[in-house]
Amino acid sequence: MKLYGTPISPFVRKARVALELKGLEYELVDSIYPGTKTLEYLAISPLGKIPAFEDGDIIMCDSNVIVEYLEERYPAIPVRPTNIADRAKSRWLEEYAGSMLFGPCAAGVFMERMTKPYMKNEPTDEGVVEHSINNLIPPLFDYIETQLPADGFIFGEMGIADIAVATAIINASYAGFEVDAGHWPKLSAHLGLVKTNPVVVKCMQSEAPLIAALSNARAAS
Ligand SMILES: N[C@@H](CCC(=O)N[C@@H](CS)C(=O)NCC(=O)O)C(=O)O
Repeated sequence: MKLYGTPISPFVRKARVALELKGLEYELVDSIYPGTKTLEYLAISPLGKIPAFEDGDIIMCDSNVIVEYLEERYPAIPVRPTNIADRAKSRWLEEYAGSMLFGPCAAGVFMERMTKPYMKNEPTDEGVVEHSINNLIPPLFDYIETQLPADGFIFGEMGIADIAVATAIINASYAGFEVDAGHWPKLSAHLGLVKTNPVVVKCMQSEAPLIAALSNARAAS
């Protein structure tokens, strides 16, 4: 199996955590980003986005599609709860987090502060960052706070909903952002818990060299 994309992408991290939780062997092909608009890669991922995934002859893209495929093809260790109602809630949280948190947390904070100076050699626009932190993120976190348990993982043990909620916030935290535990105590505790999961620790450790390079570029800009 091959997973295409840089490990610091929130969506690649989510797909990767699914593979790791399931105990599946895969190769991470991380040289593809930012060169995702080549004809070769567009044949795998028509929108030129990461992640994409190959399992033998089967090729697909989009972290949600990849997770669905893995759940169906490799059900021995599921990453969603067994209860049907909980599985629906898991899918909703995955959808909400994937479509709502990427913009303000990953693009508005992480990319603005970290990848823009490194990849585009342009300075950060702190106005964009402040707008994300002060205006865009709070209502999203307010909602997620209502969906989280008082403690522990969302459905008792670490699953795909947990990393879906946490993954874009992990990117923002690389750029100095912290979840205000006073405002969102459950979200803050949940993020801390997800970051201690061994699979997430392994993924984040492999992200560290690239994050260090981005941090150095940011300091130099
Ligand atoms: N819905 C997609 C979103 C993937 C996505 O937006 N990936 C970003 C990187 S984190 C990307 O490839 N951006 C490049 C582009 O949009 O051209 C998924 O869940 O995989």
